[in-house]
Amino acid sequence: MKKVNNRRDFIKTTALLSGMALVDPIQTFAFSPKPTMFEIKAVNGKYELPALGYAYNALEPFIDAKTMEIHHTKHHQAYINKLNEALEKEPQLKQIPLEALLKMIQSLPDSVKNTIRNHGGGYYNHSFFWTLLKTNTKPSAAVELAIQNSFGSMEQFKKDFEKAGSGLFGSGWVWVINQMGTLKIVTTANQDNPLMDIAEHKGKPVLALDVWEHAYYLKYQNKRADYLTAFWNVLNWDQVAQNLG
Ligand code: MN3
Repeated sequence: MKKVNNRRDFIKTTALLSGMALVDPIQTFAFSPKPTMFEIKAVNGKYELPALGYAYNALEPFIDAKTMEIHHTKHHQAYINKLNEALEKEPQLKQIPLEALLKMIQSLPDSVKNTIRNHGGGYYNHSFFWTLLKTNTKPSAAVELAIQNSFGSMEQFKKDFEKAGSGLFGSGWVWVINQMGTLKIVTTANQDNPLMDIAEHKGKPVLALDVWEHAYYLKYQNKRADYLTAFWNVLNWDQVAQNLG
């Protein structure tokens, strides 16, 4: 499958799409023409469940094996299935990397707009989230410095992050985004993310935490704050350093 990885190719591809309002793609993509983290593409027209790269019990006791298994094989898979169903309705969108689709939610055909927002978002967010989980890692000097510069101290950062997570009403995500070198904590509802053109706060995601109840309820029940505190034991700081770079 042809890679759509530069602006000219993207515009060419976009121009071929039928049924799409052609807003100025340069304008839409001006803030980030390059893939920001990893490029997720449909393989033979289908998105697939990515491997976790670790065992379901690897994050015990902080995130339990049963939660990880259900979260990965049921929830994540369900987002993928719905996304694939939507793309069958608009097959011309299959050649566009998922990240690019998320950056153009407003311009997507009405028949798939909400599904790509919710299920494409869900697919992307979980794929990103799994890479951020690992026990026994430490922030690099560069990460420490970026956090100090943006939040004053690591302690303050963790406090602010947990507060944002506790304060988010309903289902959603807590993010750290990179806005021109400054890190910022933001939240999104449901499966929205900061890459989306419809996001209130846009930026390159550096880290993310799923605060939907399905991410913690089996172990923590209604105690979201405990899950937020436990998160620091399983945050993969090596991946954070990579996302920051
Ligand atoms: Mn989830």
